[in-house]
Amino acid sequence: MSPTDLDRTMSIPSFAIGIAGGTGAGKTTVSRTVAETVGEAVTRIPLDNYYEDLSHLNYEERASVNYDHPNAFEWELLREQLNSLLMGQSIEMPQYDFERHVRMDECIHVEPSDVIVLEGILSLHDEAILEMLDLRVYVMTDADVRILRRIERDVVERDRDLEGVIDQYLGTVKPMHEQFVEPTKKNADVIIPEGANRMAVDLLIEKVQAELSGERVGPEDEPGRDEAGELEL
Ligand code: UZR
Ligand code: MG
Repeated sequence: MSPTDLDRTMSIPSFAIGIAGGTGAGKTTVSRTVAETVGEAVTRIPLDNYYEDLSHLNYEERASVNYDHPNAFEWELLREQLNSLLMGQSIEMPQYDFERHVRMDECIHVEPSDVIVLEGILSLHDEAILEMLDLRVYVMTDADVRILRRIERDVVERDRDLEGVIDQYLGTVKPMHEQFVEPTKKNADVIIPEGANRMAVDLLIEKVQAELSGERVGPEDEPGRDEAGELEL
């Protein structure tokens, strides 16, 4: 390998994908499927981990925060950490405890990888984040399906009571979805109908795999292309 080849390999930027959509749309399922199929080249960054640290508030105050509003997230930290990963630097990713509504004490050490998947309701909301993303995906699932999944998750997995989940849904989740989440659909390159749409997920995986194998070949190395990467006719 010549020094120029080495430089190019080391400066290869990661391929960043954003996966947005309403609560219960299937964002996590889509990104997990991509990550599990493609393997360790993919790192998942859940937007939920970037909820503001509200440990200075008491539990009641924390429980009444509007977690579906963009202000609930620490965008600056996310921008900084996403940028670091794209620059090939590792990060200490925060973690979030949904039962206590607080940031956990321990961070996760995340090494840079070839593919980064940012996943969360407002992944396609912030201008600076949008610019860092190479592929923007919106998972579009009917609201009735989403609320049923949300009830199942919050009541069964997060030990919340049904009444609280319904109140939260009608009070903040639904209005904030309509005001902030749904409009980000226009920022998407691709819209996936239903998270579990196998064909769409397969196409996404194919795209990721194509990016991965493409990385090792510069445009000038491809047969039939000249120096500028233009097709030779
Ligand atoms: P997904 N959320 C909580 O329920 N509790 C918290 O402490 C922090 C967030 C919810 C948040 C949002 N809203 O709808 C959801 N509320 O997590 C986003 N209310 O996560 O995309 O996995 O559904
Ligand atoms: Mg999720």
